[in-house]
Amino acid sequence: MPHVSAPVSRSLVRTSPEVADTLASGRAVVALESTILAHGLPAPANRTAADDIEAAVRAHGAVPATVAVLDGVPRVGLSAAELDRVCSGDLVKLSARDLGVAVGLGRDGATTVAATATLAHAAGVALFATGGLGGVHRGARDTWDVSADLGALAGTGVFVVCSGVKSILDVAATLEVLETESVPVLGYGTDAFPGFYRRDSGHAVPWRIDSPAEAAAVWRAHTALGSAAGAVLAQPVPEADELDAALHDRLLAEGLALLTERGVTGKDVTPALLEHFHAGSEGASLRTNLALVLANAGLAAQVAVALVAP
Ligand code: PSU
Ligand code: MN
Repeated sequence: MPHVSAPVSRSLVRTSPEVADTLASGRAVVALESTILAHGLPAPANRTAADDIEAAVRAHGAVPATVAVLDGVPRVGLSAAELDRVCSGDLVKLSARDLGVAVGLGRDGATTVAATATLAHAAGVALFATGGLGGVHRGARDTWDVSADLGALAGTGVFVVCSGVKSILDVAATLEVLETESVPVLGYGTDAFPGFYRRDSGHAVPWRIDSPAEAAAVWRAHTALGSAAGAVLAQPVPEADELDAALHDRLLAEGLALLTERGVTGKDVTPALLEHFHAGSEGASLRTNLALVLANAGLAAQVAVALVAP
């Protein structure tokens, strides 16, 4: 399962002028994924979200680098017009295995956590913010549906700030795989692994940390000790934005039933479940989703700043 890749050729990845300058002068950059924009959030909220997430990174002193493949070129840092394209609704979802195909064929695509981690790392960006990680799906024993995000984190040195994983997944199995793959999981200000829409997935985190400085110290030591694996910094959604528990449980049961009914499989599973939550909660899940992504972008920026501090 580990996706231990040969280093991606840096010349293949195009960093925006601002991101390139920032990296060259040793200042803080935060990578952002684009699948969340193309397939995780409905239009037109996705386009506003793209700007708001980048602004949250800037508000904490770092430069945002949204990642996507456009015209067959992997890009780290997008212009406003490029963000328009990502949010247009036409981009396919690219996981790590799809990168070579999209580049080879000159296509466009939005990058998942796995693909974003690969490209961010190739560009020399360590911090990466998102909403939720992919993981082991319920019923994976039969379907073998385990997100490539986990294998990518096992073999790619990026520090991912997220709100855990959604309860659409088998959370316990996801945490087991992260343990097997030697990916450290840190709770930010919490002893509970967050469940995305809910602050507590019902599972504990092995480690708790309480400041960006601690996170930076852990990441420095993790890489200095020679680990090639990524790490997960899991921050719960702000209390005021948590999704109501009963609504959450109803949407989850309905969403899982819909998958079976419609025979949804493969890379369509995660977007179909997200879509059901947004459609079925009259905007409540969207508000939760936006709040947690903005908080994660801000925290990733603070950690990135702490990391480059002398
Ligand atoms: N989980 C979420 N929101 C998301 C995703 C996952 O709560 O938007 C997206 C991310 O881009 C993640 C991808 O990398 O789905 C995982 O897809 P799959 O399960 O097909 O690997
Ligand atoms: Mn899958």
